Amino acid sequence: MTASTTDEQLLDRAWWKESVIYQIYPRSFNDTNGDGIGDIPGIIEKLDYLDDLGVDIIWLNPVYESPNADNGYDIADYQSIMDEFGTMEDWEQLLDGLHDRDIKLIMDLVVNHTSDEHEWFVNARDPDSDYHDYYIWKNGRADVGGFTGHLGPEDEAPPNEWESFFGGPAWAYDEDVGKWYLHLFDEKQPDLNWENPDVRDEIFEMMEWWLDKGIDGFRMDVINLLSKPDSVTKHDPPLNSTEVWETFDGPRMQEFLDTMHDRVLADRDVFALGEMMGRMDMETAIDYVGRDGPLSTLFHFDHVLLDHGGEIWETNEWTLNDLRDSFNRWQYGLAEDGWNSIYLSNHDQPRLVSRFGNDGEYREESAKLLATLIFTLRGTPYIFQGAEIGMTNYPFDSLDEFRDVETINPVRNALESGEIEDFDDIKHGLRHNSRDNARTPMQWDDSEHAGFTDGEPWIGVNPNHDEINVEAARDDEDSIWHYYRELMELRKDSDVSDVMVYGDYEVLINDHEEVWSYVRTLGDERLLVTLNFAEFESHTWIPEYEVDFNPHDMEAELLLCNYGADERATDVDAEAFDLRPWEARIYRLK
Ligand code: TEU
Ligand code: CA
Repeated sequence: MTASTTDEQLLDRAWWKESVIYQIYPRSFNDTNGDGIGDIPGIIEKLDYLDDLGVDIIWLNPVYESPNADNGYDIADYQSIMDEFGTMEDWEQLLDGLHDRDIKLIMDLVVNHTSDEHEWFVNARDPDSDYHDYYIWKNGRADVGGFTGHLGPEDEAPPNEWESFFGGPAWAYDEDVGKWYLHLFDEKQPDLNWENPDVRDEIFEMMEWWLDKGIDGFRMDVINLLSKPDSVTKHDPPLNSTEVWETFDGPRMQEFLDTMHDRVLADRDVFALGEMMGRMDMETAIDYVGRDGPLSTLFHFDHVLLDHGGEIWETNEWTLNDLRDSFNRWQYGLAEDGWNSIYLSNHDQPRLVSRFGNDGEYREESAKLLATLIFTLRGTPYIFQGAEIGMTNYPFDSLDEFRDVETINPVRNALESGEIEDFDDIKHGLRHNSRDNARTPMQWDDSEHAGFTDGEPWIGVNPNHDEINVEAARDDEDSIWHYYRELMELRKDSDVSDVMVYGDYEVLINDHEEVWSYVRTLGDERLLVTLNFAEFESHTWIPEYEVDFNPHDMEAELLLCNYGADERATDVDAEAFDLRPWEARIYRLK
C-alpha cells in the first residue's frame, strides 16, 4: 500500500468526512406527552444535550406517516409526519433548533418500498389505475413445490422462491388483482417498481421537496435493492430464482443512482449515505461512493454479519481476526477513492458493548475501546443513541417482550411449524441478535422509566438504568460519556484532527489474536492506535519491518488512554509492552 501525499488526501476534504454522526431512533429517545412513545418535541427538549455531547450531524430514523408494521420503515405518506411523533411544525422547529446549534440533519429515505397503506399502493390494487405499475405485480407459477398452496390460489406457487428478509415468501397474493406483489421485507412493505419512470420522478421530486425545506442530506435505506434482476423485470412469471441475494446491486442500480445524483443531489452540498445490503466487491463500492460516484459514503454489513447465523436465533463465534479482516478490507479498499462509514451499532443491531465488548466487569473499558476504534479508523464515525453511555442488550425473557417484526415473524413461523419446540431453546440467540436490543428506551436517569416517559413505555426499559444513565455518566468525569467527548475533541479540534480524519490506515501485526494496532499517517503526522480485545493482559510490540519509519527511534506521546494517563501508558517502549484488559491507547509518534 503506497501512502498518498498529504495534498492528495486533503484535496478531497468534505464537511461530512470531518463530522461525527449521532443517530436518533425517535420512538425510543424521549417521550413528552406520556403515551410511552418518543416524539419530536422530545428530541427538541434534548437539543442542548446533543450540543453538549458535541456531535455534528443527526441522522433521524423515519418520522413519516406510517402504520408502523416496521416502525416507520413502512411509509404511508412521504411528506407528512407520523401523528405519534408530532406535527410538521414540530419537525420544522427541530430543524431550526439543530441548525441554530450548527448541527446538521439527515433524514431517512425509504424508497425501495412503501407501506401497503400508501395511497399509491391503495390505488395500485386497481389494475386500470396509473398507479398499478408503481409496484411489481407478477403471475404465480404452477405448483412447483416450495411455498405452495395455502398462500394464493390452489395449485399456484408464488412467482419465484425468494424468501423475504423478515421470513416467509417475498410475494403476497392479491385477490382483487389476481396477481402477486413483491415485498422483500414485510407483507405490508410492497416494493416499488423502479423500472417505471413515473416512480423515479415522484421520488426525485419528493427528495427535492425535503431538501428545499433545508435538510442536509439522506440516509438511503437498502438503496442497492432498487433495481431488480432481469429474471423478474423481464419475465412474467419470473424465471426461476431461489436466492433473494440476486436483488443486490441489480442491473440498473448505477444508472438509477447516477440519475438521482444528477437530478437531485449534484447542485447541492448534501450528504448522501447509502445502506448497501450484501457483501459487495470494492469495484462496485467505488462505483457508488468514489470521486465520480453518486453517493458520499455507504453502510456495508461485513462486520455485523460475522456473529449472525442463518436464522434470527442462530449465532456464530467471531474472533478479532474476523473483525479486523472485515475492516481491513474496507480501509484498504477505499483508501485511494471512496469514503467509509464507521459504525458498530444502529437501530438494527444489538448493542455494541454487549456484542464486541464485555458488558459485565469491563463494560466501561470495553465501551471506551470500541469508541476509540470508531473514532480512529478512516471514515465518518457514527454513534447510535445510548452508545455514549455504554447501554447494553436487554435481558429478554419471553416472546411477548419483543416488538420487532424481524424477530417475531420468523419465531412465530418456526414455533407453528414445529421447527423449534420451545421459546427457551432460542432465547439466548434472540437476546444476542434481536434488533429490539437497540430499541429499548434511552436511559436518561435512574427514575422509574429512566426519564424516558411518564407513561408506559412501548418497549421495556432496561432494568440496569439505575446504574447506566445519562445523568450518572455526565456526573462522573471518567465515564464513557466524557471519553466520547474527548475523542470528538481530538478528531475535530486538535493538532491531530487532520491525520485522524484523512490519514492513511496501516495495520500492524495483522494476526495478533488479542491486539489490534494500526498507524494513521498524513505527511509527517503519525498516530498509533493500539487496542486489547481481551479480558486479560496482552503482550504486544510495534514491529519495525511493517512500517516505513522506525517506531523504536520515535517518541510516543500519549493522547488518550481508557485507563487514564498513568505511567504505564505514558512511558511506553515500542519494542515490547503490555496492555491491560480492554485497554485502548492513542499515541502521536514524533
Ligand atoms: O435495514 C435493512 C436490513 O438489512 C435489516 O433489516 C437487516 O435485515 C437487519 O439489520 C439484520 O438484523 C433497513 C432498515 O435499517 C431496517 O430498520 C428496516 O427494517 C429495513 O431496511 C426495511 O426498510
Ligand atoms: Ca409521545
